[in-house]
Amino acid sequence: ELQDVCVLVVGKLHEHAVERLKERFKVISLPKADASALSHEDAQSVRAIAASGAVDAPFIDALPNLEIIANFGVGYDAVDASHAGTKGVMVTNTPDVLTEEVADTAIGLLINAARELPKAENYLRAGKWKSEGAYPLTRGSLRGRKVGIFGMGRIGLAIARRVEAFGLPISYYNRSRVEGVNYAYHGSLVELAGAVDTLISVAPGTPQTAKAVNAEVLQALGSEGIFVNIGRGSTVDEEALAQALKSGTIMAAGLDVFAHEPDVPEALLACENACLLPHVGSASQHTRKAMADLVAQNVISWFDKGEAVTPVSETRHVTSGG
Ligand code: 8YV
Repeated sequence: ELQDVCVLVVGKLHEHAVERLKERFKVISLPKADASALSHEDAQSVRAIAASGAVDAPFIDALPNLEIIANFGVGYDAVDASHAGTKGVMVTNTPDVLTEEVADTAIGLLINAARELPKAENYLRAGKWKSEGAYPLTRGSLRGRKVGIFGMGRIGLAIARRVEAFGLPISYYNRSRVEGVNYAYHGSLVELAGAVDTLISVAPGTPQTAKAVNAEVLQALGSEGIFVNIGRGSTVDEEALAQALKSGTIMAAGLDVFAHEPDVPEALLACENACLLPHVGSASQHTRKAMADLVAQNVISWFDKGEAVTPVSETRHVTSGG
């Protein structure tokens, strides 16, 4: 009977997730959530979406029998989860399975930004070690830094554990104080930035966090400042960041995410004091396979048991058949 359930794959979903879904369901796919690309019959038959790409309100409205949207990724800003919630559609994401991988990447970016490791490697490969001698001493160092974390969720905590092992003090800003967390809490982002010289953003992309890291925050971070972003590019005023890097308002940045991926602003590309990565935070074979399993498991569990494994907060109230 489950073979009759139709699952729509949106975007370029991990092959392992597609395979697992195909074992149980009828699977159709679309490169983008565009209702005009679906036949009336298909639109009627879709009961689940496995998404690696945006799913907006009009698309949800175009699928009258949709029950669940399983998002590939912990961040689900590309899925209109509040709209789904009001329509009784479950939305799930992929927390936990990528936490340690993304925290590892954040530390890598931090060290690269402070100690210029990618630039030092380029120096060696360009033959300059031989021709010009030792790579110049880096102005940046982790020694003596104070680290502020913007967004103290699972990944923020995993980064904090790593930073603790480096012997650096930690404080944080979050939309509210996190229970059971003893790091110093600051009531605003600009206050946190003023109290530290190293800011790591792990914040989700929401209307409340849009361009939260702005000129004022970067000014408060100061001339020794390092900014690392592993959350969402939309949380940063990229123009202000490029300007701050160029003018020396802050010292360096390490960025894995951008506001309009895969477009990276020319102004950031021009900054030698920025270490830029193409959104690889969770991108190991190990972790992406675990994420793929969790996407498939959410859909399977929904139709087997009427329960999702990892529902997002906006749809926690949604029940199957209700
Ligand atoms: C993406 C991510 O999901 O989990 C997240 O929120 O940003 C990544 O793991 C990944 O790039 C696939 O789109």
